Parts: sequence; structure tokens; C-alpha cells
Amino acid sequence: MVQSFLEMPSGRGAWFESAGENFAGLRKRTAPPLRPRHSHRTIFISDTHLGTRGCKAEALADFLMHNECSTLFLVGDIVDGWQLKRRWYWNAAQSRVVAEILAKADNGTRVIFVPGNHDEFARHYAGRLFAGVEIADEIVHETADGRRLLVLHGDRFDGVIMCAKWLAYVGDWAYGIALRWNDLLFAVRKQLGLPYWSLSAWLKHKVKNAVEYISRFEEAVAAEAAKRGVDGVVCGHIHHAEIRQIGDVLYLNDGDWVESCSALVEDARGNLEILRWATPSQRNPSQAPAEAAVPALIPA
Ligand SMILES: [Mn+2]
Repeated sequence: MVQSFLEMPSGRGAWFESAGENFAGLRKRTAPPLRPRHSHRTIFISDTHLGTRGCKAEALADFLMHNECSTLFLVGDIVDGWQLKRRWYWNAAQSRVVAEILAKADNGTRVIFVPGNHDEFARHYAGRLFAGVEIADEIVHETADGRRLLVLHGDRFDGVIMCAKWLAYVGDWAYGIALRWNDLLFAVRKQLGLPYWSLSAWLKHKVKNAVEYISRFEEAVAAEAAKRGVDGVVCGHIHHAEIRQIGDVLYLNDGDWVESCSALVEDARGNLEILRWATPSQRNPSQAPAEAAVPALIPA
């Protein structure tokens, strides 16, 4: 029907142009949903950074709307507490994200929030239930095929955040200034005996080091999982989605929603895969955001 109108002889173009606006409106209203709904056993998302401009909330709300699951894991840095202390940023899409998550909890999905470093305020409430959302510092998830996966955010493996929190703050909000004072900070860092002075500032501009950091992070997380005797580990934090066997441990990172718009999903048989979700305006699946070799923001 649409095609036949568009293919009309050019002599009727004037009529078509004048009606074009209404016709476009009609198409918009009657168009079927852009995507079907997908069902998963489990969905893992993290590093959504709600409360910041960087949050790709429109894509995330769209993802949540079109993907159902029995269990939803929110693997940290869901709300950006550090950012909210400085400058509040909120929009309708971010409200939709919250509404979609709560709707899932209302409709029988088990929603488990494992706080990260940006929403660590929620760690005080581990073991409690808010609006149908369970809060846990870390938790073991059993897959459909019986594998045990340790779920945690991953910031505890980040030397800077563990050893010198104020340095991480500097890296987070003033890396431009910090870079100008590079030499001085280096001297201070040396005196404090710290291996890094700011990952989010320094590594952002040092691609080689970022690659090294990612692999060291992955190995540290996997080593902890091996020590705990689990089959695998699910984390976030470094904004780098990955499924990788490291020794006896399956390392899984669910990525982020400030750059790659990625999620980790488990199907009914226990198969795990990373999904990348295009924003609603990117209707062509081939226009889905490409996997970045190195995230621009580490860690966040
Ligand atoms: Mn983090």
C-alpha cells in the first residue's frame, strides 16, 4: 500500500507533497513495533550511570521494554551517586528506565541490584528489599545448566579506588586539570607509593595501558572467582563487554550503557551471550553501535 502510493506517476506529486505530512503521521501511528519482544532466563546489565548526561537512557528503556526475563541483575553503577552530588541530570528517558525496571519487578521478574562504586550508598542496604528490588553486595547465580556464577560489580579489583579514593574522585571530575599538573601528581603518587594516580584520567589517554588494564582487571576478577570455587564470574565496572575463559573460570562482563549499550543474557538452556542494542532511531540493525576495542571511559 505504501509502496504503491510512493510509486505513483510524478504528475500527482503536488497532491502527494501536500498530503505528505499527514500521511507520515498516519504511518507513524499505525506502524508495528520496531522490534519483537525477546525472552531470556536472565539479563545482566550494569554501568547505566543514570543521573548523568552520558547515560544512553533512550536505548536502555527500549531494551528493557523489548526484553523479558525471569531474573534481572543490575550489576552496579546503575545510578551515578558521585555525579548526582555535583550536578543533577535527569530526563524523561531516565524516568522510563526506572519505570521499566519497577514494572518488571511488579510483573514477577526477580530484580537484584548489586551496587557498584558510583552507587555504593546502596551497599549499606544489602540484604534489604526496596520497591521489589533485592539489594546484595554480591550473589551467586546458578545457570539453567547448573553452573555457578559469582555476580559482583568489580570495583574492588581497581587499585586506585581501593587504595586512595580521593584520587579516584580527582580522576572522575577533574582529569583535565590533573593532566596539566601531571608531573606534580606523579611526584605525589610516587611518595604515596601508589601504582596508579588516576585510571579514569590517565588510561583514557593511554590506549596501550588501557588494554593492559582491562586484561589485568579480567585476570584479577577471574582469580578471585577461582579462589571462591565458582564456575564463572559476572561483573561490569570497566565498560568492556566480554565473555572469555580464563583458566577454569568463565569471565563475563556485561558492558555498559554510556557507550556500547550492551547486556549479558542467558537463555533457557543456560547459554550466555552479549547483546548490543541500537537506539530506537537506529532502525537498521546493521547500524548497531560497533564494539569499541577500548572503552573511552575507564572505569566509571
Ligand atoms: Mn564502576
